[in-house]
Amino acid sequence: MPSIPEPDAATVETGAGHDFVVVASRLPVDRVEEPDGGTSWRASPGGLVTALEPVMREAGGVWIGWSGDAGPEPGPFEADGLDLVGMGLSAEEVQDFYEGFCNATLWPLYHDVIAPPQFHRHWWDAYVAVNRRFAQAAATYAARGATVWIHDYQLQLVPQMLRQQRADVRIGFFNHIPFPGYEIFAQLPWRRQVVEGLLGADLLGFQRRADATNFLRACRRATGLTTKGSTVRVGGPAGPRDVHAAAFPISIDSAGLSQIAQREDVRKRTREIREVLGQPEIVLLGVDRLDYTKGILHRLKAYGELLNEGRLGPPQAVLVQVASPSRERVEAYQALRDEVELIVSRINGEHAEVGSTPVHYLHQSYPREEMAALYLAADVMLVTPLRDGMNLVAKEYVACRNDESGALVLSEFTGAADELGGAFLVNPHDIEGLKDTIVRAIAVSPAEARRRMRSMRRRVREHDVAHWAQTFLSTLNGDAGDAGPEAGTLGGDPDGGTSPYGNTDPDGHASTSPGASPSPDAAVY
Ligand code: GDG
Repeated sequence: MPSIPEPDAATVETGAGHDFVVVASRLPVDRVEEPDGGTSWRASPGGLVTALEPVMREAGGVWIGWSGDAGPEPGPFEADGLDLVGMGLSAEEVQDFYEGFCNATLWPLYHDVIAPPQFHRHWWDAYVAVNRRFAQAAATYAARGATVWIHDYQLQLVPQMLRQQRADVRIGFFNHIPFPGYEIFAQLPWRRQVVEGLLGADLLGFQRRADATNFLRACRRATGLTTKGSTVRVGGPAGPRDVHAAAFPISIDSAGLSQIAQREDVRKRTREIREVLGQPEIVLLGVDRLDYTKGILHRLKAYGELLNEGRLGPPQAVLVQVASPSRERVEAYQALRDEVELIVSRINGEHAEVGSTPVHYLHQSYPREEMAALYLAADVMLVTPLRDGMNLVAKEYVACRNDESGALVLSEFTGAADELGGAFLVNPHDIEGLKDTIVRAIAVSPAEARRRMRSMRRRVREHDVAHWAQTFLSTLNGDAGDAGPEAGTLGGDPDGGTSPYGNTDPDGHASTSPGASPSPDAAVY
């Protein structure tokens, strides 16, 4: 049985088209129904959009993605100066592909099985079908020799599917979430197909070096291919081909956000926020999508215990927790919301007094300016995910702190922890350690806070989203020179040195000759 069903016989017209194509599960806009029955499009929040929008505007090109609603395909249109192609998902595909395979299989599996992943063959079938449509669209809109940049775990089969139709295009893929260790990845019944799907790319980008390393090991274990340093050699109709896997840590539009944080209206809003909070000495802040990977419960538990022990409390300190609504139809997210709201009301019930509330819980989405005002209002930012590919919130906080004040408490299980040496690093599972670290961050001297913040600001300023995109694209197009992945970010296997072609995998799995493709995994449909 082929690992991924062959494409439809229909060949795709090439020729006219875009030289640069972004393929992502979501469009950078949401459809809004107007009162008069018409439709308009509004910029949508989210990590990927936040990261790519400035790059798209600068580079031009077309963005292919899903509008976010069940229904027919919107097709090509223009919004806010961007060329977009809206893909359609049926109501059944929203359930099986998006809520099912993407958010209830891959998301928990790739985040260290914090929640148990569910494996359903009909979800996989939907994943294959939707990936095939995205690949078809990319093949349609890419000009001859175009650069196609595919994003994230929802579209891991697109690189191979696209290559089968369009051998002329350069294909890059960036994984925004972690790539798990093989012991976890191996649970996936379709592990070989996923690895083979990704290997259709020329360049695979990951957030951390460890993610690239995990992927390279998955190549050896799931497909029997051999790796050398950060390179996998794959066979193909046109002869062997090298695929590179490396770390390209994503970032933010640092200068843009820093400017927003300097605006008088934003600073005024910051003063208002602190005032309505009762002018506490310390404002602690959490900003997350309401997702079980973000460690919101661990954070609340630590904060609640600090209040119980009298080490913190209103009116001296308050916690503002923004938990933006996310994946509300997926069961695990509904359960998380119930748990978070229970613990917030317990803490407030036990510790609030009239006019003074220890947790301000906001289950809402806000405009970017309000987010900047919140970041400015926060003396201590709490970013405590149990696992996170990067975490842009940590970088956004740093970018907003133009006066170099403030402290960042940051989970070591985020990609950002590799870069932000000035943060107070924590293991969020260690509640005692988390409590002590929060107290340390609150008590930090202004001089030490400034020293820490200055180093983090330098990093975020110099390594912004434009740098990320430029580095990835120039590496993809082979003109990176010295601007390739940073030293130490290539994905060679640290515990085996490199694994030269034909050698044995450090964990005992015999590698095979280049291009050979034994099938250690039986395909399961
Ligand atoms: C994935 C990976 C990786 C949140 N609420 C509001 C709002 N946001 C914005 C934040 C930030 C973004 O959403 C969230 O980004 P994160 O990086 O924290 O997390 P994910 O959404 O899980 O993103 C992650 C990222 O992709 C990029 O590669 O870092 O690891 O999981 O920008 O500010 N923005 C506005 N209102 C809100 O209410 N305007």
